Amino acid sequence: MSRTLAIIKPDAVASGKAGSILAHLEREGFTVLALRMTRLTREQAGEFYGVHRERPFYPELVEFMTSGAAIPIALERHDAVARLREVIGSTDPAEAAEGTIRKLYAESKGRNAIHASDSDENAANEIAFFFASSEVVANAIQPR
Ligand code: 3AN
Repeated sequence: MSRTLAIIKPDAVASGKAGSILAHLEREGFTVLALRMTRLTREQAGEFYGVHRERPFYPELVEFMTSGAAIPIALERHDAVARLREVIGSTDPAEAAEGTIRKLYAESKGRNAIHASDSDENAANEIAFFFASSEVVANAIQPR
């Protein structure tokens, strides 16, 4: 089992797609370890996307991610990072494969419904960004 972080972004929360996206993730075999609804501050969004600080879309990205409530979710699954990247689809929904979350629910490259960690190392950092380790571990699947 491994872990990854998803964020249901403000566009999808505002348009009432959060429940459908969560159901999609569960159908794909992900287990929710931790979840909350929160509105990111500019400082949090800036830090979370710090790697993109020099990119032209950075101000727009921070603006969008602070525009409304978002839902960070710590997820567990076999091969979680790679499988979640497949399930969400390409950054630009116009290029995303049929049946992917971004194809189904995203509006545009900027307002693209969901975030997913891109490596195991970033997944660990991003889960720790939103959740105390006690919150995540408490919900992990116990061997029967
Ligand atoms: P992904 O989310 O697919 O890993 P990244 O890491 O390249 O994509 O970009 C991070 C976020 O920045 C994207 N989810 C998207 O919201 C935003 N973004 C990326 N490229 C653009 C762009 N050309 N215009 C606006 N926003 C963008």
